[in-house]
Amino acid sequence: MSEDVRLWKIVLVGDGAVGKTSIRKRYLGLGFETDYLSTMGADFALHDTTLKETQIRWQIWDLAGQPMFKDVVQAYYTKIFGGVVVYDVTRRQTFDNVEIWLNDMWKNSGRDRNVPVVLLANKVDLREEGAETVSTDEGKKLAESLGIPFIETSAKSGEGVEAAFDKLGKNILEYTS
Ligand code: G3D
Ligand code: MG
Repeated sequence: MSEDVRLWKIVLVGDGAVGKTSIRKRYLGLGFETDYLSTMGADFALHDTTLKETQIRWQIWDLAGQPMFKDVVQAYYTKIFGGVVVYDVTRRQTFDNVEIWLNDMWKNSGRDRNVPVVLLANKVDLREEGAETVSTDEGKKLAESLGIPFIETSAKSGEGVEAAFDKLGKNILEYTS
């Protein structure tokens, strides 16, 4: 890496078991991981990539499901460049909580809506027709109303995962250059 590398801290948010850790791991591939703050419910991993000829070092923070101490909340959201909000298409409650996570992130980042985010509908490999699953249309509509990009993912198959980080990265680049 040259010296002209951008370090971007981003956070993964969403209810427990929606697939945050799985998505992070899927994206990282063989990238290395740390266990910083893991005892307090959060940790991050680093991943290097290149976007539009710009070298990016993602610092991807991932939160455990349990409620956090206030100190951890602050450490988690401070100085973020972007966020990934995840819900599980097989559990409607996780979809209903998206806005709570988003607002929490925006509020605690100190930059309100000036933080680029993407909305991920995860576990699409498990989607079946039925009242319990959240449809593509519903996800799109919510994302539209929030003014953020929408991407369907499967941490299991890998579908959409790279695209999600690419999209977020491009939006951050636009924001910061
Ligand atoms: P979290 O970090 O948001 O709490 P995890 O969620 O990444 O720990 O995932 C919770 C469970 O959902 C895990 O199963 C994981 O394997 C599964 N999972 C995550 N993403 C997907 C996906 O896209 N498709 C499918 N089919 N499963 C997924 P376990 O059984 O290990 O608890
Ligand atoms: Mg997790």
